[in-house]
Amino acid sequence: MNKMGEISSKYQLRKSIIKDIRKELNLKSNKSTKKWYGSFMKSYPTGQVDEAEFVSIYKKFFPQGEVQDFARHVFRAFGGKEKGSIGFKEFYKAFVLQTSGDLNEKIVFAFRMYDLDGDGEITKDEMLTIIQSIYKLLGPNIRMPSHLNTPEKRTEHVFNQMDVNKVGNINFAEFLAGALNNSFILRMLGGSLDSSPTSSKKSIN
Ligand SMILES: [Ca+2]
Ligand SMILES: [Ca+2]
Repeated sequence: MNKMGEISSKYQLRKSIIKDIRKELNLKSNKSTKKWYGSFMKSYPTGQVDEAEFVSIYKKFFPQGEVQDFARHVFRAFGGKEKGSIGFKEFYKAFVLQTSGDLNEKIVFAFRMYDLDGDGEITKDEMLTIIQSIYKLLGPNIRMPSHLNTPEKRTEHVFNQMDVNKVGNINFAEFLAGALNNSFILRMLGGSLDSSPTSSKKSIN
């Protein structure tokens, strides 16, 4: 391919990726997507990031928390574990979903994150693993009521609330209904993670 052809096919690719993302995430404007795409491709010219790269990007967004575990779960939920890397589209979705984005879509994504083995149900152990990573991410300076101040207590509380049919796991319908009724889960979906937790004295109930 000659130089002009290369440039124009790159341009076409970029255009179609951005169009896809806009459609999928229901974004009103292209502007920030274009900006993100530009700097992503500059830093990662292959168009892909592996787990270590993904984690290090996350660290820049949450400099004060312990983000490693949480970032790894996000990476997995976007299919990175299977393929070894994720492309710009998944990468961007991961960040957009954390800050804005449609609540239903966030819940679908969160379910994928909690369902570690991908069997369509969340066990208590799976939930505990994710909640542990969230507590690490939030850091020790978040005030919580004493009956919810450890990952174990929180998991017990959220799990029992969501497991309506009491068979010891949570299916998607239970998760969906439960998430909408649980302020902790909703907050985690609602963009509370987009600022560094120690910079403000937040409390989480
Ligand atoms: Ca599972
Ligand atoms: Ca259940």
